[in-house]
Amino acid sequence: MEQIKAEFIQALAAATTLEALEQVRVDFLSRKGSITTFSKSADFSKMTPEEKRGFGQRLNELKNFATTSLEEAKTKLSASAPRQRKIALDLTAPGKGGRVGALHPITMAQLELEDVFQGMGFSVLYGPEVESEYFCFEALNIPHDHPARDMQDTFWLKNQLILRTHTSANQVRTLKRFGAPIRAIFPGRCFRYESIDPSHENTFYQCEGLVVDKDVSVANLIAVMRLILSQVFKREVKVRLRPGYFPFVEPGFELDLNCLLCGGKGCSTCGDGWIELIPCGLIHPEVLRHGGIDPKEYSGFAFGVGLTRLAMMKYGITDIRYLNKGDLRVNEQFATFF
Ligand code: FA5
Repeated sequence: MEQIKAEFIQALAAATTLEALEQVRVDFLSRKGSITTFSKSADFSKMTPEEKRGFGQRLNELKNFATTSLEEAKTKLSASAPRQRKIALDLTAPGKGGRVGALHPITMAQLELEDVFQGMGFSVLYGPEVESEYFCFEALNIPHDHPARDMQDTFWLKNQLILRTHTSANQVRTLKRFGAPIRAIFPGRCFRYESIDPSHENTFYQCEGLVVDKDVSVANLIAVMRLILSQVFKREVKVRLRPGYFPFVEPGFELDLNCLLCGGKGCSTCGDGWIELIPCGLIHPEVLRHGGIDPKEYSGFAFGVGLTRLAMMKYGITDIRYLNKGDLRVNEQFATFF
């Protein structure tokens, strides 16, 4: 019996988990455990009544000792388990640190443009991305069968509305709502069914501008374009103005920027050294009429800054596809610019 007790004490000392304690209980106290087996193996026929009593007493003492010791060990382990978990949470360990967010380069360019234009007394307005065919095309002098529709292939929704192909869709909306005189810009996202390359995306941003007042001329338009470019790029940039055709302006121009990525030598982004950046012109009288403005009394100019391309030029981004990727490694690089 002393031998079994010694073995039990040794097994108990080695058990450091609740599972191990349960195993000790099974090994010693269960029906097939060594204490029970030992008690069954005793030959009572050869014992005197006194010896039987002594054996039974010592056996009970051993069982009680084993049961109590196991209970105590279990209580101790259960009490220390939560403490162990607490130790695993080390409040002094250095934190993992959150990632600091940053504005997208297009947003930065947009906010900067808004700032410059607001400084010149322009209102900043936003129009819907899902547009009617009327505001996107017809009100801009592009009827259903006009060849200019081919220049801007779009996405049609099932309800006959479209995803706007240009922010010019806001021109007549705004004239109808606010009348003249007006000075406003409308930055926003546009969509075209387009082949994608380093300077063309199917989803991109423009910033439309509209000025309607008395005696507005091309000279005013050019002065505003010059001012914007100098404020946005904060250095001399080379531009060229050439005739451009848009049914909603007359005369119409293309204002191209000498590519800032290659210095005008020609690269995969610009092709020939120039990048189409701000088409513009004097608002066509028919568009003014659609907006409820009398073209004999008022004139105006409009322009459509290619905002995504402006961001590319400003921040040295060589491929437009980086901008819609949502790749934080790209976006994070511009966090300090703003
Ligand atoms: C227009 O969208 C006219 N609404 C601009 C306008 C406004 C003309 C007011 C006259 C008066 P265009 O299709 O060229 O024009 O686009 C204008 C600018 O948006 C381009 O110069 C270019 O910088 C940018 N752009 C056009 N298509 C894409 C494209 N797929 N991906 C990225 N930028 C584009």
